This record gives sequence, structure tokens and C-alpha cells, in this order.
Amino acid sequence: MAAPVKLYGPPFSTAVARVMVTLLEKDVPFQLLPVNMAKGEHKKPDYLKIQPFGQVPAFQDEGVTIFESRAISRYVCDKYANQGNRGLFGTNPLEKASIDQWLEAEGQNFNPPSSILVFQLTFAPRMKIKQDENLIEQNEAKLASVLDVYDRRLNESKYLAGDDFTLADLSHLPNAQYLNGTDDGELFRSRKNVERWWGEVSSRESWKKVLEMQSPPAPKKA
Ligand SMILES: N[C@@H](CCC(=O)N[C@@H](CS)C(=O)NCC(=O)O)C(=O)O
Repeated sequence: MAAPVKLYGPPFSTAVARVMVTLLEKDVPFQLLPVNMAKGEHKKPDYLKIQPFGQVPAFQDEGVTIFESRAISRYVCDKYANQGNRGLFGTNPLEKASIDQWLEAEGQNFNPPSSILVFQLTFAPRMKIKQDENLIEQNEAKLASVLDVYDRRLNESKYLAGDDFTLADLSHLPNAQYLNGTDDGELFRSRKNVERWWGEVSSRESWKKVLEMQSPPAPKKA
């Protein structure tokens, strides 16, 4: 049996979680290797050899190293095309183009405001960093416009790229999960089609498993 692929980074990171859920959808065994970001391990020379920008995740398969979570996810789908969820990245050029289009929309339109909001609303308070109210307001407005487009799209199609759950939907899970745990979940719930879609994509078994891995049970008392 082939050695498990290696994924470097903490499971609470949105970019790491994106790759984890892809690997679970594709039934690819993986080893999650810790990178202690609080101690700055992601900026150390040894780690920079595998992720030159000092970010998580980094990924290794058969001695090849890849970074950028969406590039890793596409690679996993292509390399392991014949196992797990076979249609995750489409099975012909037309399906792939549609998935890629919405994957780009996630990266270029949804991710910029949503990642700022995830940081401001969930990580900043935990890190005792003062929230920037103006930045929050501006990015809530930007995200609302993006979700208006999604709501129209999801009125005509079950998932973003068509009738099936694909990498395009999957890629939204990490940021959307954090936001749905804040008051900004209302941006999703107030749009009928987005609300239905979020209910469907967030109840995938693969995603539930990621959530479990993000919050392992407390150790039993002796
Ligand atoms: N576009 C990159 C973004 C990676 C990223 O922003 N990772 C964050 C954690 S979610 C990180 O490493 N932050 C620390 C830093 O940028 O110094 C990807 O998708 O892999």
C-alpha cells in the first residue's frame, strides 16, 4: 500500500481544512503534521523549504511538494481520479471548466471579504486583537453582494457548478463554517437558496469529520 500523503498545518486553519475535506471526499489516507503557528514554526527555514511564503498548508505526495490549498485540492482530484467522489472535479472538460469557474469565484470573490471577516470576528477576539469595525462593515457589504450572485445562481442550479456537489462548493466550507458561527451567518440565512445550499454542503460526512478533527474530544480524566 502507498504511504499516506502528508499535509502540514493545524486543522483549524481554513486553508488546511480545505485540503482535509478534499482528501476525505477522495478517500485518500493522509498524515496531518503539526505546524505550531503560535511559535512561528511556519516562518522557520526548514518549513520555508516546503512553503516559501511561510503559510499553511504544505503538502507532500511521493516526494513532490505542493502549496496553495486550491492547487493541492485540484491535484488530489486529478491524481486520485478513480477513487472516492469521482465527480468532485468533473469528468470531462466542460464539467471541469464549470467547476473551475466557481472555484475561481470562491478564490477571487468570496474569499477576500470572507477571510477578512473570519479573522476579524473569530480569530481577533481569541488573539486579543482589537476588531476593526470599519473593515468589518465594508467586508460585510462586499460579501452580501457576492452572496446575492450566489443566491441567483443557486435558484437555477442545486450546487454552484451544476446538479452535483463539487470542489467549487467544497472550497467554501471552511470560511462559511466560521461565519455561520457568528452574527454574519445571517448573510447566508437571509438568502433562501444560499441557506438551502449551505444546509446541504455543510452536512457532508467529510465535512463533519473535519469538524471533529478540529475539536478533538477532551482527554479523559485519570
Ligand atoms: N492562498 C493560500 C493561503 C494560505 C493562508 O493564508 N494560510 C494562513 C492560515 S489559514 C496562514 O498561513 N497564515 C499565516 C501567515 O500568513 O503568516 C492557500 O490557500 O493555501
